[in-house]
Formats: sequence, C-alpha cells, structure tokens
Amino acid sequence: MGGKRFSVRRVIAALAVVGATAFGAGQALAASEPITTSTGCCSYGKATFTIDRGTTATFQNQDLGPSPHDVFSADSGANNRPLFSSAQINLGQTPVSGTDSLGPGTYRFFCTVHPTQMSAQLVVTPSASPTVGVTILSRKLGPVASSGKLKVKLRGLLASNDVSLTARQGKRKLGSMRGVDLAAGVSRTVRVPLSRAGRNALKRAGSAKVKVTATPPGDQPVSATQRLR
Ligand SMILES: [Cu+2]
Repeated sequence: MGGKRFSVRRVIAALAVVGATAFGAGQALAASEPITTSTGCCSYGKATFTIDRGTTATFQNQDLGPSPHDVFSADSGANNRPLFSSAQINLGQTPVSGTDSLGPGTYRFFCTVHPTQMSAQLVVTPSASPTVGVTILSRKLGPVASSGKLKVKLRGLLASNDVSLTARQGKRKLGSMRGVDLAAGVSRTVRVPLSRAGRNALKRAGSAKVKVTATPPGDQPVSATQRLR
C-alpha cells in the first residue's frame, strides 16, 4: 500500500516536470483569464482578473452599446508610461501590452473613457519555474579579493525588475546589490560589490566556495555556486 502511494506521488512529480517542460519557463498550468467588460456601459465584468506571470493579457470589450473602452494601468513605469495598456476598442478583443513584464502582485487599472466609473484589478500569479538564470563568471580568488567585485552573469528568463543579489561564503555574507532590471531573453553581466569584511575574508582564504542568490520580487530565488582559487 505504501508502495502504491509512493508511485502515485512519482507520477504526480513526473507530470509536473512534463508540464514545466511542455509549457516553457514561467508559465504555470493555470489558464490566464481575459479582462472583460459588462455587456452594458460602464463597468468591467469582474472586480479582479488573474493572469499567469509572463503572459500578455487580452482585453475583451463585450459592451453591446456604442461606447468604446480600454485598459490602462493606474501605476506608471519607466519613462512615465503606464505599466500596461490596451487600445481603445468597441465590441471585440485586443492585447494588453506590458502585462508580460509584470512581477507577481496586484495592479489597479481603469478605463480612460470612463475613469471614474470603470476600474478593476489585475492579479499576476508567481511563476512555477525560475524567472532568472545566474552564473558566476569570476574564477580567480585574487582579482575578486583585490577589486572587491564578483562578476556575475544574469539572464532574464522572464522580465524581472528590481532583482536583488547576495553573495555568500558559507553563512558569511560577502556582498550584495539590488535594483537589477532584466528583460526577457536578455543576458546581463553585473559586478556584485563586496563588503570590506567580505573582501578581507577572501584575502585570507586559499580558495573559497562562493554562492550567489538572485531574488526577483515575488518569484523564487535562484542560486549558483563557484569555487574561486
Ligand atoms: Cu469605458
């Protein structure tokens, strides 16, 4: 009986792996739902709509009347542009651009045609798989200790903003940085500044196993290790 339960668990684990592979990085198995309007003016179809991390939302105007509607983020991002927005449309559907770059969280939006009447919120669910790739490029202990910088390559598997990095040797914190923005599919090399104590610890060592952890807000942390000699 115990063996049977064990095998069921293995099947579930295997299915999870197949799902993660077949659906690609960052796409959970839950389906994203479209942002809808009511069939009459002027309201959205629900108070809250949910999409998977890394996906572009769809706006469906189901209003049978003459008034157009849109989706416009209440918060702005870089360059003072809305975090996400759609075209203004009548009956039909259109993509909401920018939602694929949102981290997990809740975002308010409104209709620019009816800003006081139409508002709702978009919930972005965390990714089931890592959203950031991490590789430690530094190999030699001497240059890292003398420069006080650890070279790390990051890759945005999904767009991830405000990623923080921590470098450790065992339990000792060597250094950290924050506020790293990564575009989807783009690699970026950063130099993690080490603290004075971190530098001194490396200077005293003959070799050091260093671990760097990248934490995208709301998503799972990802680590890489490298022995510096
Ligand atoms: Cu409207």
